[in-house]
Amino acid sequence: MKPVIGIAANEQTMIDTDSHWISYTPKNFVTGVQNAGGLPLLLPIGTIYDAKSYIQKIDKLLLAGGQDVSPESYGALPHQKLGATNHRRDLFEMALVKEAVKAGKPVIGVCRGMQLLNVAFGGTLLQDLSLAKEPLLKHVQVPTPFELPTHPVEINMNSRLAEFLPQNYQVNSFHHQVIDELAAEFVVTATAPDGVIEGIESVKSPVMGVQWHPELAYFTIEKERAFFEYFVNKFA
Ligand SMILES: [Mn+2]
Repeated sequence: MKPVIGIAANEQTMIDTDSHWISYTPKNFVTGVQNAGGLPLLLPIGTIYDAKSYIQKIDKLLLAGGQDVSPESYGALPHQKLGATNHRRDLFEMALVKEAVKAGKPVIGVCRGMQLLNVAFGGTLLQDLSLAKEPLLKHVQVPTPFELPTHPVEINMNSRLAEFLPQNYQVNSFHHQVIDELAAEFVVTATAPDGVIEGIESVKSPVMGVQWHPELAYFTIEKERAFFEYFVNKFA
């Protein structure tokens, strides 16, 4: 039996009006899971009361990128640099995480997904890079294409990431928010030279996240394909 990988979907309009809404996930998440031998299953944003039923149908949960996590999710007020949010998505994904952890099923978060995990476990975010005490690196690498890495990270060699990544690694970067206070049960697994947290994992449950985008470099960087191999076949 192939492992069933639930991917929490996002929503957006296909055209620039308030009609034609679609539920979706970036295709490379689907491709990455399929090529690693998993069976991807998209979980559309829904009521928190369905979270338990969804989790019963999957083996592992993947949280993708997207909007900023709503500051109300971690008790903050919206800063002027806050981007688009979807509080329904936050609540649904946090409910999925809670049920997955309760059921002992692995959870992995990418970019916003990692930030959502930190918030779900009681941590906080900086709403924009400009709010850091010291100037940070360019973490929104536009206009450099996303399949190219643009800044280094140091991998914690006592982490799950070290099972498939070298200590000195290069990642792509497309995030204007960063983790501020790390949730109590997480440890840092990857750090940028400016101190920005680029990877986390729980010391209690099979829960981990990365701040970069393995799916966007899937076809250009072999190690990013290893990310999917690890998640689908080894992460437990
Ligand atoms: Mn970065």
